[in-house]
Amino acid sequence: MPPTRKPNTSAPRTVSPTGVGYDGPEDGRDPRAQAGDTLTTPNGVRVADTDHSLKAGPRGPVLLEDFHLREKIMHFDHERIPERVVHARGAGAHGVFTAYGTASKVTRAAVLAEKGLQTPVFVRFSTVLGSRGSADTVRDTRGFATKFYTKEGTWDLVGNNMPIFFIQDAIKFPDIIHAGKPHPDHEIPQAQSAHDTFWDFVTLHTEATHHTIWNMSDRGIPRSYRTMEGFGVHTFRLVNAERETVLVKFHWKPKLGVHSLTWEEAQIAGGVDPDFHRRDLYESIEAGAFPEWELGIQVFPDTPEETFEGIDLLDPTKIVPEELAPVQPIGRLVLNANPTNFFAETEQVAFHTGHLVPGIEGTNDPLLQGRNFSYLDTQLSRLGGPNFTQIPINRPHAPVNDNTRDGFHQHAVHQGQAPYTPNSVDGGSPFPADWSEGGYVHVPRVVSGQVARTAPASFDDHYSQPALFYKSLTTIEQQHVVDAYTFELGKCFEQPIKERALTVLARIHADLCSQVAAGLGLPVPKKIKAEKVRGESPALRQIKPTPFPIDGRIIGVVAGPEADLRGIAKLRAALEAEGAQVKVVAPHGGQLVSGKDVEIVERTFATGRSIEFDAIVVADGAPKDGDFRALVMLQEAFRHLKGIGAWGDGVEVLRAAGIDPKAPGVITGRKANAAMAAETVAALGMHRAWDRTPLVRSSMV
Ligand code: HDE
Repeated sequence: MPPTRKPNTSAPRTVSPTGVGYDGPEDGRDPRAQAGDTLTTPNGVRVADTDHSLKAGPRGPVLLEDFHLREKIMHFDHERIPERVVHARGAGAHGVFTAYGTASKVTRAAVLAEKGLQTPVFVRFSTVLGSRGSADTVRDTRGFATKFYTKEGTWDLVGNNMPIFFIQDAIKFPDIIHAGKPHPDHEIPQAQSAHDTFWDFVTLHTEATHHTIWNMSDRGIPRSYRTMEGFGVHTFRLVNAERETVLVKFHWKPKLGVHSLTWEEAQIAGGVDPDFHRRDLYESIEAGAFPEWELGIQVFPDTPEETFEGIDLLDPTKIVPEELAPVQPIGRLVLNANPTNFFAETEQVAFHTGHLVPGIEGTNDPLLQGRNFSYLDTQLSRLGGPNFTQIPINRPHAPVNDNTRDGFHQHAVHQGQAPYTPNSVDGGSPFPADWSEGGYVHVPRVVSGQVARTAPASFDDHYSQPALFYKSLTTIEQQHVVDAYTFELGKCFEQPIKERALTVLARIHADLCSQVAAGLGLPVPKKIKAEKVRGESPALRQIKPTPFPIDGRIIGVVAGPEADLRGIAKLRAALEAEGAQVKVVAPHGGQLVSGKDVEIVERTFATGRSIEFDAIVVADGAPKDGDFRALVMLQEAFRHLKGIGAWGDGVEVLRAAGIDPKAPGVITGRKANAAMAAETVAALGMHRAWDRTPLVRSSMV
């Protein structure tokens, strides 16, 4: 008898509220975890009293026979799992990726190639160095990891918000992370790079220079996860239906543009609202301002040298400037649903660079190759065993029939007797699939070389691209880089480390070095010439001449019992029509009422702070009593170059805060009308009133 196929023992699908490929209960609840309204034990026994232990008399000892007490406490004792060794702090969201079909010539992966195909995704954003409870707005790289639940299996694109990495070989990862984490003796500082061990390492190990200057730029303090670019960092190989290959770099481009906090905002948020980015992601999705990115690829011929215009594509400390290889859009990502449960989804999601689907392959980038080992390995201690792909958030949406069996936390009840291939006992099932049946077939490649601990000579160039980066920034962004190095190195204790850092900066740009040296009170190192850079890459700039959409931006309106509520309503209608949100800030909570007009107070002078608003407008009739909290809010927003406005006698409040109503980016009018709303929208579209910079800096010195 020829063997016949038996039905697949597929794992159930991920509980994903995005709608695409979703077949779970409407409310996203697993019926086995939460059914009915009665409190039960984990075994489903109804509980009569969960507030008192079983005792021998009201003052007596607790009895061992209290199974409910023991189960309740035992489970609580084990609620925590190890946090991620890096990227411990993060926030996630569900969404949908829609392929444009433009990648069909270069890959056979349906997720990228099939025009209009919608694939459910889960994205987790993170900081790198901080622990789970640390602050969101520290200066650090951000993770941008995407799990695509494709019909051909799960594909993870585990990227960052910076296109390069500190090291060229995975074997250095423990070194850079040990150097970047808090000092081992006193665990100071938390979540940030302003300390000796970090600067010791990156100045001794100068391949880190490129990533370090990105961290010192505004990219290290994003305004929001929604306003970050994402990068696959490594070069990947795409394979099309004809088995032809190209090399690619992946880019996520945010619809809202790339925007950052000011350093002072980041510091204030660290104390006032450590959940700043997590809250922004959650609230914008709840408000229907769905975060959106376009996925693009830079495409390079797959030549034996694996270089493009002289740039080594296997070197993860190098970019290929977009001016040399444009980013070609291939699809759109929309995040449209928040997780139902943080632990179940955001904490337990497990990404892996080796989660690839047919049509997408890795390359010999030595950093990527090491990651291919690490991501599987780390889940064993983090998620407690090899069956983590059965956890709901990690379950593939493609059928699974994999011959792995048993192990900790095995949830599948496998059928059959022959979990091996080939077999005749289970009729031969499961059967391997060849190329034409969608099997993952590695494209044959010739590999040869001498076994040695070595790297290509091109990996020795550590300065040309940091120099290109600095040169390409706008003057304002360059100033922020100077400020960041001056602050971070200024927090170092060891003088030789600061001096060594200046020798690195001297190779990047003479002005950068001399300004930081002046800030540190140290001499400029002698006889070190900066790298010569040809041309610039304007694509590296964040500050662009054209405005961006303002979805999800928040405008605070300072008001009070006498305020012009009708004007507030008008402004709200106009701004909400553009996708922004208006929040009224008043001396007290509750409501403001004037005749039939009512405004809900969302922030008081006690609970509000400037950092949560992208612009602040003072209403006509707002209190003129000089409440310092309102004045500080306006002063901070002014210093952070935010849109500031006032109508009617609200202008007096601006003056009381020391703000010149004629200063750049200050919008005033007699009434809250369409013109004022339009000016506010225009100001928000540019993110900040950059031309106010000289005024603000001169008053800071
Ligand atoms: Fe990771 N990285 N990484 N990394 N990484 C982890 O995996 C590692 C690197 C990145 O939200 C860990 O599940 C090594 C580059 C993100 O769950 C671990 C090396 C890039 C996340 C690990 C790197 C990343 C991680 C920790 C050097 C950008 C968070 C927990 C070869 C392209 C994923 C975990 C999430 C997480 C190892 C370098 C991105 C230990 C060995 C380069 C976004 O496996």
